[in-house]
Amino acid sequence: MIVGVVKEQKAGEGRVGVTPANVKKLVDAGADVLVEKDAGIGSGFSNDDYQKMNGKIVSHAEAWKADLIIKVKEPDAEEYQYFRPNQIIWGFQHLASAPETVAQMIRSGVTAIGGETIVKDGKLELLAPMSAIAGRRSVIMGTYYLEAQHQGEGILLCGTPEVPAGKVVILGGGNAAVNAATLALDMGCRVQILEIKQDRLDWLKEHFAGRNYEGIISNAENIAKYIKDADLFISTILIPGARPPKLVTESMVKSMKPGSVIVDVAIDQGGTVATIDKPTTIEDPVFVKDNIIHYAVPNQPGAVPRTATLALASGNISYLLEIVKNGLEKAMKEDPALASGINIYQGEVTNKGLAKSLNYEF
Ligand code: PYR
Repeated sequence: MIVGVVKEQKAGEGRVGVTPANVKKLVDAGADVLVEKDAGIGSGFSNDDYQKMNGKIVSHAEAWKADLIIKVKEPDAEEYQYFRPNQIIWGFQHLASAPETVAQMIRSGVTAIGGETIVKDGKLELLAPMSAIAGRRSVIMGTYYLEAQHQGEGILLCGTPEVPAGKVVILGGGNAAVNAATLALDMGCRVQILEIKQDRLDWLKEHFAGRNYEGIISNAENIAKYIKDADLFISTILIPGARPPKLVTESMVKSMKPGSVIVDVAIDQGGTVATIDKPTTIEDPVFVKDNIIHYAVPNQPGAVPRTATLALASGNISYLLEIVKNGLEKAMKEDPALASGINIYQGEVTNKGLAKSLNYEF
């Protein structure tokens, strides 16, 4: 099998899907590995590092000729021209918010595997390390944008020995939320998590016992009530494969304190905040609306590529090796976790959430 490791096109995205060490594993498993020139530079891996592991450095177009394309994020519009039948495209795809990409994938008969829908032992195995980074970084970005020179409230979120720390309100109680809450609590903040499932609230209560934490059942009334006092509001809602509803209305946003900050971690799949209609970028990450700073970067881990590439490469390699060794058809029959990552199979939508979000037959 020919494997192509392509350089990410998204502004500011420094991650790469395969490290030099993993190129060696793929080559040892029988693959020919083509690495686009400079694909690893943002993560600290030189072309030479890949060559030493028997990766062949090629152009962008050459890398896209491979049977298995390994990316970090969904393909860019410029890359549609390279799609061809039975090609496998691996990455965090978030296709529910990319209808044109889906149309092009169907038209060309490609197979798209989305790391974000891979479920192993009930957990989103490949998403988890990325949501841990995004959750933690949301608190860091919130801290930064709350400063006065960014039109923020002018507060130091972590407070001082004399002045209390700020309040962080988090919508959704999954992995990103736990990571955001942990850092915010360590910084001395008051943290409130709005979560829809009572059993998860019970788990969170136990997990954060003894800390400055409160869990609240999530509904429209409670979101409206708690968002008002937030200095930093972080939305983390993710529905695997699908677009989430806009749970945070414009009037809720308008009720927030001027200069407070909203971070939508799950904007890559459409997000939950009515005042954010499209993602921002790592290079140009915020906009101000209704006096509130909106941070809507869809690929936060891409801003810390040295950490994030190592984290994602430790998770994706076992699946990539299964595909290289057995071929996709056999590999997905033998491994239900790999099968759960298939969003489009040879041009047909196979993920229920995606089909529902974009009105495709399932
Ligand atoms: C990201 O890390 O950018 C994802 O989409 C999960």
